[in-house]
Amino acid sequence: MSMVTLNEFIMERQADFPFASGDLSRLLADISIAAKIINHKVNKAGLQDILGAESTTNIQGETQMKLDVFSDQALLNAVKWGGQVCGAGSEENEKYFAFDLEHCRKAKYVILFDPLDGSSNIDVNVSIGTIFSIHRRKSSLGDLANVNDFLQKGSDQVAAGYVIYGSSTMLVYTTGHGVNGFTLEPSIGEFCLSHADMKFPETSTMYSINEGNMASCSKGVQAYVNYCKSVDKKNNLPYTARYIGSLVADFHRNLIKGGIYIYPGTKKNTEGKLRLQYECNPLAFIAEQAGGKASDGKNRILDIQPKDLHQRTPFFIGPVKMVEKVEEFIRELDI
Ligand code: P6P
Repeated sequence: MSMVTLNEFIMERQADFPFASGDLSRLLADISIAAKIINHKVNKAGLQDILGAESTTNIQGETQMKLDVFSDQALLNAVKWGGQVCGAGSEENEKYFAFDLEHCRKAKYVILFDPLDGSSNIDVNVSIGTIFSIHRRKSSLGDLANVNDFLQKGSDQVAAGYVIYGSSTMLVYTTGHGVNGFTLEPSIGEFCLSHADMKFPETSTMYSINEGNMASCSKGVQAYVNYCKSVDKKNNLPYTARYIGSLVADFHRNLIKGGIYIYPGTKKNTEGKLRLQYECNPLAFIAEQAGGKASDGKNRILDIQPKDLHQRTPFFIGPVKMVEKVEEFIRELDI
């Protein structure tokens, strides 16, 4: 198979859309540049004074790791000076950014991202990731971005993706025409197509949930976890339990090997922990494009109307049959 770089792939696919202006292609290229910059830092984190936490906390009240802040800045700079977005919303910043630059005011997209998800794992060298979601702006060209640009349903995304900084660095994205994965070739500094047309496998093999929270989960979720552990060779049970505690790493493994990821609501946090706009929506878009499903236990994630930039949602994502099974337990037991 001849090597196809991300930029070549984007250009080839852009040709499929005769009216495409190339703006989305350029935005995806800007994101890939930020990913390379973040990757360079993440790979050397142990050698530079960039490990450990800043003295600051983010809007979520979470201690910001130095790499969080660095990654946030890398993405903001790449998209602001790339000129393809009028604004950006990030997990690390309470308010969205409306870029008051002439070329940004004329841009037609907005981006939302979690610059470095799973960052609590940085100091122990566990895979972490960047997650991004791209929408067309609702505000008028020439104006500043406004709040409505950042509160659109996931079903209105034009593109979504993630970067996983692991044993290799990969960028996986969709524009609504399938899911494709690119592996960074460090010797040439290019993302190269390595996983074309990614789909969840037919056979489901694993479940990912923090079982330490079981006592505070609903009866439906508890029943589903017990189902995953039950023995039923005909239904390929028991599943294997795998939980890294880094959403991008858990999702990426499940996409390739066939598994469900669950972060449910608990007694303490009824809406769960994960954020709708820049974690759940982009991964839900990818999951559906890969033949899977994503819900909050009852409703399709992509149909949820956001009310707040940082709102959370319970999250069930994976192969259709696995998500439908846990929804069945929730329907029957969580009345
Ligand atoms: P817990 C990381 O902070 C994160 O947002 C996801 O990447 C990860 O899946 C989840 O939280 C882990 O949360 O409560 O199991 O440690």
